[in-house]
Amino acid sequence: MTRTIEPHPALPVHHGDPFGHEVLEDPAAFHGELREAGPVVHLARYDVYAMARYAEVHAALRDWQSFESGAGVGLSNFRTEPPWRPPSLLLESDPPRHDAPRRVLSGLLAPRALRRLREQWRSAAADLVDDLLARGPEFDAVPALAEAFPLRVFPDAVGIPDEGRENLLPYGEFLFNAFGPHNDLVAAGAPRAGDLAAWVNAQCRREVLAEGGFGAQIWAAADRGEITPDQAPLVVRSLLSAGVDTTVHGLGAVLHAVATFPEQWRRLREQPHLARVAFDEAVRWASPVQTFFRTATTDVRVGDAVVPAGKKILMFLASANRDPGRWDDPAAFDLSRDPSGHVGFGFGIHQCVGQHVARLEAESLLTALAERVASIEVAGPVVRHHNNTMRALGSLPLRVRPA
Ligand code: HEM
Ligand code: OVM
Repeated sequence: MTRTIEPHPALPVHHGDPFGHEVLEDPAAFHGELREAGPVVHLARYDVYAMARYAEVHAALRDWQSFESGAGVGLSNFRTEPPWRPPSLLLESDPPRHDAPRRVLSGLLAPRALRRLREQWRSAAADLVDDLLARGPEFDAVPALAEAFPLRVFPDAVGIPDEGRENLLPYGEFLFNAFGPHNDLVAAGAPRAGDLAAWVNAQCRREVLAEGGFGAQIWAAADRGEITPDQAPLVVRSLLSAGVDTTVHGLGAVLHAVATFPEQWRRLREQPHLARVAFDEAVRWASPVQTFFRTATTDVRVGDAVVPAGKKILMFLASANRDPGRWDDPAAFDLSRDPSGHVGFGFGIHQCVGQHVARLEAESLLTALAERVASIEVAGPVVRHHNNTMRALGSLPLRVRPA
C-alpha cells in the first residue's frame, strides 16, 4: 500500500478569501470553517496563517514578543514593502518604541480624564435625539445617529477646525481597507487617499489644534518631554485614524442589536445602567473591527503546527468573539451575559486605547434614546457596507415609538 505524505500534517489549509464580498457580506460560515479546521490554518490564497478560535487569538494577542505589530497589522509586510503612510507609533509599533506614545494616550483617554466630557456629550446626545424624533418616527440610523453623533462630539474633543471634517470618515474607510489585500475596495479608494492623508496630516499640526483638546494635550506632553516633538503629530494622527469610523460602526452595531432583539431594548429601558454592558455586548456580537494581522518574529509553535518566522497571521477577532467554545449561544445579543473578555477591542499591549471614549459615546447616545424611545424596530432592508477590516452598515432603517 502506498501513502502520500502530507508536508504539514498538522496544518490545515483553507482556500477561501476573507476579503471577498461573499465573506464580507456574512462572515459567519467562513469563521466557523476556520475554527473547525484547527487552532491555526494556512490561507493559501495569500500565503498567510489564520487564528479564529478564542483561545489562540487571545493567547497570540498577549504574546507580542512572538507576534509583532511593527511589520504592520495589515497584509502588507513593512519589512519588504513600503507602507502607504508612515507607520503608526501605536498600532504599528512594538516595545520599546510603542511605550511612550501609548503612555501619553492612555493618560489622556483614561476614564477619569474623560469625566469633563460627560455632561457635554450627554446633552449633545439629547439634542440630537430630540431633533431626530421631531422629524418623525422613521429614519436611517446610520447617517442620523451612528455617524451624526461621533461627528458631533469627537472632532471637537480632539480640537480640529470645522473645515474639512467631511474627510474624516473617508480617510478611515480607506485606512481600514488598506489593511487588507489590494482588492477592488482599495482600488476604489486609492484616487482620493493622497488628498485625504494630506488633509489629516495637516490637522495634526500644533497651530491648528484648539486649546484644551486631546490634540493640544498631546503637544503639551511633547513639551514635557514625554514624547518627542516629531512624534506628536503622528500620535494625533492615531486619534483621527482610529477614533471616528470605529465608533460609527460600533454605534451602528448596538442600534442594529437592540432593534433586532426587542426584549433587550425593554431591559435596557428598565435598567439604563446597562448601557455600557449593551455596548460591549454589541462590540462582541458584531466586532466592528473584524481582523488584524501580526507577523511571526521566530518560528512559533501553535498546537502541533509551526508558523514560520516572517509570516503574517490573521487574527479573527470577530470569530473569537463568537467562538461557541468560549460563549454560550454566541449569536444572541444578551444583556444578561458578561461580555468582558471579548477581543473586539483587542487584548494585551495594543488593546484599544480609545475604548473609554467609545464607551462614553455609546453610553451618552443610548441613555438619550432610552429616555425617549419606547420601542425600536427595523423598518426596511438592512444594508451592509463592505470594508476589508470593519463590519459596517450602509443603511439601518428604523421605526421608533416615542416614550
Ligand atoms: C487599537 C478596536 C474605538 C484608538 C484598537 C484595537 C482594536 C480596536 C481591535 C487593537 C489593534 C491591535 O491589537 O492591533 C476599536 C473599536 C472601537 C475603537 C471596536 C469602537 C467601537 C477607538 C477610539 C479611539 C481608538 C474612539 C480613539 C479615541 C485606538 C488606537 C489604537 C487602537 C490609537 C492603537 C493602540 C495601540 O496599538 O497601543 N482599537 N477601537 N479606538 N484604538 Fe481602537
Ligand atoms: C493608528 C490606528 C489606525 C487605525 C486603527 C487603529 C484600531 C489605530 O493610526 O494608530 O486602531
